Amino acid sequence: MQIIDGQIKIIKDSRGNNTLEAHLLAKEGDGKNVVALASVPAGKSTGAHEAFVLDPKKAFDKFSEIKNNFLKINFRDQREFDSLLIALDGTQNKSNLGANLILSLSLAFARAWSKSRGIELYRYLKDLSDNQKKLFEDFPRPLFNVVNGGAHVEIPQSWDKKFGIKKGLDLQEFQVIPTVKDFGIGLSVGQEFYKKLGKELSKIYDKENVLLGDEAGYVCPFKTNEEALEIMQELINRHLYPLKIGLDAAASQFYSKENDLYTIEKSQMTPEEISVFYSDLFDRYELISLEDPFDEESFDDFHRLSDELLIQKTSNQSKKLIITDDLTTTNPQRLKEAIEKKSGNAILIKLNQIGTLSETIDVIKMARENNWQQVVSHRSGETMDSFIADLAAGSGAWGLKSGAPGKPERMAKYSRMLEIWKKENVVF
Ligand code: 2PG
Ligand code: MG
Repeated sequence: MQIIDGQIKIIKDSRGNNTLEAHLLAKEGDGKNVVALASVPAGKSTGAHEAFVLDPKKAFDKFSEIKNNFLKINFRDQREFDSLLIALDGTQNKSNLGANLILSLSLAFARAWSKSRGIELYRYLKDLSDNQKKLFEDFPRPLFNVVNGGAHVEIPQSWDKKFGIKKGLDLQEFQVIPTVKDFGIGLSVGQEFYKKLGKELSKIYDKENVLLGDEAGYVCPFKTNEEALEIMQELINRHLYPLKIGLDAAASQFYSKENDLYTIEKSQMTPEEISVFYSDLFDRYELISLEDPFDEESFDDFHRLSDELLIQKTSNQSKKLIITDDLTTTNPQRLKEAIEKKSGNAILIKLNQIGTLSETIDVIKMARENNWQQVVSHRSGETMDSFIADLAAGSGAWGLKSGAPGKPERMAKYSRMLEIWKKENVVF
């Protein structure tokens, strides 16, 4: 495939910050020209080992510097294009061109490739990732982040006087995860739960004190993390919803390196003490998954908790997941270390942590080969691009995490999943 022309645009993400959208005009053989677009998100609770993000305004100059290097070349596949971008950047963490600029081009290339061949993007990604499963056999489940905490919330100043609350919950994400196989039903259940939870919280805290965080989850004057969990679990039980609870602690955010302590609700805990706190949550709330329970360098603490929860030993069906995000940052060296040290059994996959589609696919394959589940994830600052839905479905991931079903940039991904689910389930 040849790229005939390309452009970079600055658009706004869901937080109103600038981000990049790549436009490519491409052509396969004697075929028709195709236009393909892709935009990239931005994180807030970012891991120290993530690839570099370039100021979007500087991306224009960088793009004009490199553009002629890829025009009119006959690319044989995705990897050839991505490798050229990596070579043009020439740094370890993409600090020259920026992972955001590189990724927008890499994803637009993938769209152009599938479009010019008249195949669905997820089908192309299935091939690229060597996924041998039937697509609807074990379709990714959605992880709905219905209560927001950590770096993703801003608390009104008035809450200090009114409730004695200065900051949001320590744990970053309180998710519900459908246990049903049918994606359409799972999505409906998640949406209904989200609405009911909103009503319940309005009853408890008053409507004016029910706000939304960056990922569309609720923000209320909760006094403790457990208070939020209690309300969620009670609602699940009352309506017998087929939902389990998952958490993203994003623990680097409340960890202090100086004294190796975690601060949760004013009490300081050692890694051993916070492990007990987590094990207790697993028992009391039937958690199915826990992401980033420790700091981003604490491979051994991740291992100890995984060991205590017997996650490597239980059968696939009833498996609990310890998911690594900031620990592994979708980086093959970090994942290798985590696998060797048995630091969990699932990895969060974020394209912009590493910066190209090909490298992301390599990490997905490494995880799969080592029996680690994959959860494909959005970022807290998102665009309307739904590429990650195609990636989750195509690569056969365990789950797709895209916030609460409450804002258009989050719903774009879930809606695309539903579309894929339906396409794959037609009977003739
Ligand atoms: C996370 C992500 C997405 P951010 O920690 O998993 O939910 O947050 O994009 O801010 O890094
Ligand atoms: Mg995370």
